[in-house]
This record gives sequence, C-alpha cells and structure tokens, in this order.
Amino acid sequence: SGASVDQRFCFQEVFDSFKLCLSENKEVYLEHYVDGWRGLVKFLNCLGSVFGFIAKDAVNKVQVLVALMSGESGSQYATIQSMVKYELDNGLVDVTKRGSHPESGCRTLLRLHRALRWLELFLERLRTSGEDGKTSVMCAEAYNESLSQHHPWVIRKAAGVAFCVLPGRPAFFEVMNVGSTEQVVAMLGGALPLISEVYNITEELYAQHNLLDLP
Ligand code: 1PW
Repeated sequence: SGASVDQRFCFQEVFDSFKLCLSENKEVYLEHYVDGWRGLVKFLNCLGSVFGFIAKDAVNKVQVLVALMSGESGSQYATIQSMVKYELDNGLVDVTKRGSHPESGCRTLLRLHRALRWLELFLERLRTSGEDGKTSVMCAEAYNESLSQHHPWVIRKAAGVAFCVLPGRPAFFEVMNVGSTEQVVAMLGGALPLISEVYNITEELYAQHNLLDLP
C-alpha cells in the first residue's frame, strides 16, 4: 500500500539527524544523536534478523539515554558536553571499575560513540568501493580497525558471522533507499564529513576528561 511505501526506511533520515546534532558552538545535541541511532537501528533491522542482535544492544543504549533525558535531571542532558559536566561534577560516573553507576550517560554513550567510528569507516569504504566490492569484507575491515578492540572474543566471533550474511553491495544500496548508486555515493560524500565531525568532537571531549576507557 501507499502508506507502507511512505514509511519505508530511508538512509537520508540518519544523516539528517546527525546534521542536526551540531550546535553553533559545536556542542552535540543528545536528542538528535539518539535519533540518528534510532534510524541506524531501523536500518539494521531491514538487513535481516542476524542483525537483530547487533541492533539490540544499540536499542538498550538508546533507552538508557532516553530515560536520562526525560528524567528528573533531563535538562542536564541537552548536549553531550552538558551531560559530561553534570555527571562528573556530581560523581555519577564509575571511572575505574563498575560500581554504583553501571549505566551512566557517559559510559553508555561511549559504546555508541565507538560504534559510530565503525559506521564511519564502513560507509567510507562503501562510498569508494567499486561495483564488485564486498560489503562483508568492508564491514569486517572497518570493525577490525575500530570497535573490535573493545569487544571480547565471543562478540567478535558473532559479529564475524553476522558480516558474512550481509547483503551484497546492490541489495545493500537498495535497503538504504536513497536512489541510484550515484545518488547513494553523493549522499555519503555529503554526510560522512558530518558524522566524522560529530565523532571527532565527542572523542576530543572524552579524551580531555579521561573518559575513553570507562568500564
Ligand atoms: C552495517 C553497519 C552497522 C553499524 C552499526 C553499529 C552497531 C553496533 C552494535 C554492536 C553491538 C555488538 C553486540 C553488543 C556488545 C556490547 O557488549 C557492547 N556494545 C557496543 C555497542 O559495542 C559493549 O556494551 P557493554 O557490554 O559494555 O554495555
């Protein structure tokens, strides 16, 4: 029906959210960051059930952040910058080992932040790949260069299995639902610098506050 066509996922949504993330003075709005992840989860679900397990943890992380944003101290969670300041100033982060704050905004967002690097590396490979490029290989390479370093063996193993059943490049572009291959490549070219900027700003902030290894 027309309605289901209208509601079909389009990858442009994801980039629109990340575009809205940056404030004028380069702070990162949590609301749009979380929206970006909601879109990514929709996308992962379109890729098949094996990606359900990958999407599920991202869903959990998004839920933790949404609960904080809509909680008592929600106004402190407007941007990643204000969240970091608020949680650190009030001793709400387990800094060296897990303790009384196992689900702080800082440690929860760090997981999504690391995964965003994976996405960035993967999409950059996708953008520059040729017609016979293998999405499974691109995805695995991007993963090995980034997120895998933070995962135990059993998750790396499961991720490897999931990559093997990724659809090929044409089907993958189809699921993105942006248009022709040329249009996908053009969209990626415009959008990747934005994702990259959001990633770099967050990375710098976390480095400044020594938060890159939060348990
Ligand atoms: C096709 C392009 C896909 C890019 C989307 C990236 C989604 C990333 C989700 C990976 C999740 C793998 C399984 C979950 C592992 C968790 O243990 C781990 N979470 C993440 C996001 O890395 C760490 O979270 P934890 O256990 O410290 O709460």
